Amino acid sequence: MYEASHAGKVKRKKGCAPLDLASVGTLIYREAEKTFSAEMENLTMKLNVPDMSCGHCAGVITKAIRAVDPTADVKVDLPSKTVEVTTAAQVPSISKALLDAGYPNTAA
Ligand SMILES: [Cu+2]
Repeated sequence: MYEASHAGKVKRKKGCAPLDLASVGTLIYREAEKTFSAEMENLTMKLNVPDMSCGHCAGVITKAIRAVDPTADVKVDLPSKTVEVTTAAQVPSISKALLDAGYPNTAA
């Protein structure tokens, strides 16, 4: 009698386990997918580049950023000496690329 009820308990547990695992697995997968797409998402950063003064500077800066991320969207605004970059690259990588190209910069 004890054995029978015990077996029944085990059987019920067994019947539940795959269902739970499946839904938990799907949740984990969805969270992972969310994290993944967040990491891949392009972020827009704005940098102050005080030494930028003409179209040539804008060209050099755009080229330096595209060397880090060829798909980066670069918007140079000469009057305000700011550069808006939409990229999957990290801010420090873009900032360093500009510094290496001769343009010290700070976050705007
Ligand atoms: Cu210039």
